[in-house]
Amino acid sequence: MSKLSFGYEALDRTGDLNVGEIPELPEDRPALKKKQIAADHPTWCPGCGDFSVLALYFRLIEKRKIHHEKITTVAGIGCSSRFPYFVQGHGTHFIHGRALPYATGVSLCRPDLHVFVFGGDGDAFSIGGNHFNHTARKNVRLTYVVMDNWVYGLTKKQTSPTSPVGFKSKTDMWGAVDPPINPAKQAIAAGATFVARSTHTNPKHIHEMMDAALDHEGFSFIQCLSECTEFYEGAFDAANPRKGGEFNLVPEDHDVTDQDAAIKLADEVFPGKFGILYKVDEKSKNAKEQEINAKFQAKVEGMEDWEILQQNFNRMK
Ligand SMILES: Cc1ncc(C[n+]2csc(CCOP(=O)(O)OP(=O)(O)O)c2C)c(N)n1
Ligand code: SF4
Ligand SMILES: [Mg+2]
Repeated sequence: MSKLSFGYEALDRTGDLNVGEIPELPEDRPALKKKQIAADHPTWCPGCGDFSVLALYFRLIEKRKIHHEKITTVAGIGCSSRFPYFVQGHGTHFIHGRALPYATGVSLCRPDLHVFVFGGDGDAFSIGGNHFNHTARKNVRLTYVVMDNWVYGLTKKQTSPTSPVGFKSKTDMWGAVDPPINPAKQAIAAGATFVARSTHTNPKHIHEMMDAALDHEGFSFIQCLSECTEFYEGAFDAANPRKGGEFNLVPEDHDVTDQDAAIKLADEVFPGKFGILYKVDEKSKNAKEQEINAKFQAKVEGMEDWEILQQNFNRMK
């Protein structure tokens, strides 16, 4: 029998699970190669922007030497949310709009992992809009990459919360009338501590953003424009220099800790600026809960689990 320990004191109480011997895995193993991480052939349409994001996730895993047992990929429902199927590692294709609360649980109980969550604009800002705001506010340590294609792709062209006014879809035959949300601005206002914008046509840039997000001790959000070639072709041409558009980086003199300046930058007319708009260091929910757990663990040191339970029951009498 071996002891399960993830370097997190609160979990030592699971120590006597009969899980068999867990071999010690050397930290200096060679980095995984793409063919060891790529699972099923992605079922996206040819030219879909989501391919780029997946390819850059593979590159991140390789470059940062994230080994199989540490890969954690969570998603909701949508074309973009199929992501975990295509990654050879631990992951969950969860309920539509509910990826963040699920990922929060994983992040809080496994501090040795960095949880990556992928999803679409409908998943993130419609049905999941509530969770988006609260996960940002709580500053849960995880990275959320939203592949924003300004449409519901999987369900074949409905208006999404980021569709621009005038967009014709199955739910707005005469053109959308509701003003879209601005995901980056919303994330900053909700309390996210890392907010970036990228686009599927610039692989180097996506990699830089994910790389920086991985090091962030809190909630990191990347809005990544990702074209739906099937239902919204050309949506992001204005941000693509190969299509006559402009890809402009966040100015070097922008103070990423200045919330007002970040909101102003996020609010620029499309295509605006790409890069890290906002980044501040604030204690994550994970760190705060670890402090509480450590205090409690110190109080009950030496006690059996049933004694702790009994103590709690006695308190309720
Ligand atoms: C509770 C629930 N409501 C609605 C649906 C139908 N549904 C599946 S995906 C989706 C929206 C997908 O759009 P988005 O999140 O933007 O992802 P994309 O396909 O564009 O990548 C909807 C409405 C569902 N699966 N579950
Ligand atoms: S429908 Fe759109 S979002 Fe879905 S796979 Fe096809 S191109 Fe990508
Ligand atoms: Mg979408």
